[in-house]
Amino acid sequence: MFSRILVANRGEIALRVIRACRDMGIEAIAVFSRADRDAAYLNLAHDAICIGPESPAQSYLNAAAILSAAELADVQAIHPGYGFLAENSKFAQMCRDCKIEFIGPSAEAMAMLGDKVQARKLAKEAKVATVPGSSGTVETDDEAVTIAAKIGYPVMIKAAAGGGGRGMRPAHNEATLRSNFRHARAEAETAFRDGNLYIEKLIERPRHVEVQFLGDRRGNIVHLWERDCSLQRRHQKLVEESPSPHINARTRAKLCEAAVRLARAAGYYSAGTCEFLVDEAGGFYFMEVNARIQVEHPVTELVTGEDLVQWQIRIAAGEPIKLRQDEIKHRGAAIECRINAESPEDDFRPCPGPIHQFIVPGGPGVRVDTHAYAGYTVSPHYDSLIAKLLVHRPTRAEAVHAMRRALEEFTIGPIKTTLPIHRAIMEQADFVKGNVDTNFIERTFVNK
Ligand code: MV4
Repeated sequence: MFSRILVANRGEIALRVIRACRDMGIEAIAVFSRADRDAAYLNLAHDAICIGPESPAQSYLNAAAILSAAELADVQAIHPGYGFLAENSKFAQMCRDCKIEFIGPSAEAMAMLGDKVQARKLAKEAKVATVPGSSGTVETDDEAVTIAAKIGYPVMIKAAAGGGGRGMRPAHNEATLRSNFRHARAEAETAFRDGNLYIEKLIERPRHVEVQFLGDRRGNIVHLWERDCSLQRRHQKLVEESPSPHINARTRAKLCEAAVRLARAAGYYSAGTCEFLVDEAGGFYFMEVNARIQVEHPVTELVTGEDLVQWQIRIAAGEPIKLRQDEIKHRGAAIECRINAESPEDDFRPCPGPIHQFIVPGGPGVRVDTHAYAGYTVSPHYDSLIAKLLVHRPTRAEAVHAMRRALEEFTIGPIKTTLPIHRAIMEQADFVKGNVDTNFIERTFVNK
């Protein structure tokens, strides 16, 4: 096992990884930008190294600065957290070249899954259902029109280098397909320096259900059930839960088995997530693989009792997954609310600034993952997540009740947060019934 790990991230996930290291008797070395120099979690690390100024490009995205810190601290491994360098296959390769373990999947698996056209091909080979559409990249708008005529309108134009909803455009007829195709190509070239596009049939009012899996370096793969992340706004998740309230036991088993087949076909190791869209008839389709630990991973930790970050570290150190699939139980219901420093009544405008009041909820079945505290200042340079509030109860109804109580207790001021919209969501009849699709937020809260 490693004796020293560099944590190449900030905020709540840096703290989450530092905690896993402390639980495992591993020294955690933190890195920080000048904007984060006063962050209290740095005191929980064995040591902390400044890697640059405020801007992410010069600090948390600066591979050379992070690898220099890793060499200086003489670590055996780097945990990238999520975002920043977490899904950068070149960074994983640079770690390998420096003889430092990257705590995540192989550079090869990451590069392949990062190309959504290749991932789609892999899914088909693994007999995982994909949305009807192009077999590879689509070169011209004429070709796009031919494919759309075959699968039928409406369609969705997607960027091969996209993901997480970036670079997507719907088209409901030939004219908009032609113009959106050209726009999408230009956009993808600018955003990703890769203009490759593909086409799928548009799935209307989909639900987002994802399956957590773990693979080790000996080819063992297990799943840890699903999370429902349908409650999003502009591709930012607000609420996640497990089990999914939408799917029956049969669909659930098929979804989880499909994720394992795909991970196996990719030669995947470490923690990963296979994302599916579920349509109104209960059909499901592969979307993409997230080759990292995700923000919402604690939902799965609560229902399975497994520590996913510790598993990532053990797997990177070469340990096998000793769990058999039938030993991974799903207990009760868990819900997570992402508390962001944003103003929901002002189009979710980011609201950085000093926190003076920070009263954290607790009690049975409540977990709060946060790096914030009274006296902490939310920086304008990074994402606005300040806390993840989770509850775990025997049933979904009890979990909703526990979340209402916890949200009432949670007091953050004077900065604006998403706490009020979470309180409103927990009172919404459709949410309480588990009747939520990806348009719920716009339909229920925007322009009302
Ligand atoms: C789609 C879709 C409809 N049809 N693909 C957004 C995230 C990315 N992983 C896939 N996404 C979508 N892909 C087809 N063929 C609709 C979405 C989508 C969405 C998916 C999940 C959760 C929220 C969403 C919000 C808007 C669009």
